[in-house]
Amino acid sequence: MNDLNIKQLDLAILSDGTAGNKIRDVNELRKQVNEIISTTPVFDLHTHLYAPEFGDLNLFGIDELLNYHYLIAELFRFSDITPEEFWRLEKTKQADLIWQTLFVENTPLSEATRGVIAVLSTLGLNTRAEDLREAREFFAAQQPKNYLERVLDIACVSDIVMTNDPLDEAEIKVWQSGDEKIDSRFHAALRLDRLLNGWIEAVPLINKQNYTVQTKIDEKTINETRRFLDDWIAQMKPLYLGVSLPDDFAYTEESPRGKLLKEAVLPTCKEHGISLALMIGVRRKVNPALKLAGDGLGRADVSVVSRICAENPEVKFLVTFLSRENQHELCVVARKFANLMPFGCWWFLNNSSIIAEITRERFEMLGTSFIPQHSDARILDQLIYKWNHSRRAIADALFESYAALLHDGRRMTKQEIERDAEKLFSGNFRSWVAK
Ligand code: FIX
Ligand code: ZN
Repeated sequence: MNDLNIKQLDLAILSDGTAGNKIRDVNELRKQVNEIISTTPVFDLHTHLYAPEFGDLNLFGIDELLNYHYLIAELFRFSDITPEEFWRLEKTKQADLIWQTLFVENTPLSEATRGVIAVLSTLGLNTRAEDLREAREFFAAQQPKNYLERVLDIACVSDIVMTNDPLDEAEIKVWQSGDEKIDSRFHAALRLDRLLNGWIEAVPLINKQNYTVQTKIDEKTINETRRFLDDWIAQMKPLYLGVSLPDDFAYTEESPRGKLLKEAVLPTCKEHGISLALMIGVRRKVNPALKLAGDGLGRADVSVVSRICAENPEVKFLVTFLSRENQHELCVVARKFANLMPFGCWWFLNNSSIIAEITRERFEMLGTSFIPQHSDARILDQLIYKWNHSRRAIADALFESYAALLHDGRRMTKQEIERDAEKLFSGNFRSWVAK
């Protein structure tokens, strides 16, 4: 075990009193942490999954798994096909090519390729298959509702937060049909990207829903935008409002986004007592030919978050940064502002080594007062590997923190580990959104 001296650990055990069912040694500690972390149910606070009632928006199965934009980006590192040629192929042909290139001709070492292997292996499918026949047959035979139960059970996920765009035609239809009650394990998050990051294109879409807004943001436009948000909050009952932001996002800023954020979004959050999730650091379309796979990242200015938290003490912020370089500063800001909850290891940070590093840093600076991870799953089956990989990295970081505590003279009890795991995987989020 890292740099800790086992003899010193024994001394720490002796000076820690005798009462209670305290864990005796590091081996027992490791076992307990592994067991508890792998079986604590998760409230997954940011995904791109949908409740069954959203029909075709639900993605699962081998063709979807292989057409994940993380894997599409990796394909072009190994294949000579051009993006234009790739996009002209049918989805099944795209999946065939990705399988052949990344899994047959090369070793699937990356996080995203290992993820597919983990899913196949968990489901009892051949991870060395020469083609996708067996996998396709397996997924074609799944009854979607039963398969959903099976995946949630394997991944030990109790609740899922969707990403809901109030300007998306397909989603609007489902929300407004009111036919079916949405599966109560799925919760909404009202996504503001189109409204805040693309106001000119958003205006006609908002007008279409009978709100009188215009490109020049005057008082009427602000009032109507607030009415639009109020109505969607009533319809979706979201757990939070959320937006992804570029690395050069500033607060305050002279832009439609700056004005809308300050005059419409933040007052709405305050009035409804609803959190705002800020996902900062994405550079969209760094390589536009790759479509969704062409987004990148940049290091952002964390002082933006200090300012927004200081100026809006009655609003609660869930915050994640995409750049590894911003993580330490985020922890420091979180120590200063109780209305800030750091969450997740987002996207390019959702790799085992980086999750382990960031989670250790967060334990050291914030104790258990943060939310270590969200899956960002776009395809149902991904819950299986994303949570499995994250749980392993989080268990390593937690074990090391407890071992350091033991070294300093205090042993953990099983109940305390369970309490911590519950907070990290669901309790902190539930209390943040009062759920
Ligand atoms: O903005 C976001 O919510 C991002 O997570 C996604 O848009 C991104 O494409 C993704 O899938 C990351 O995991
Ligand atoms: Zn996302």
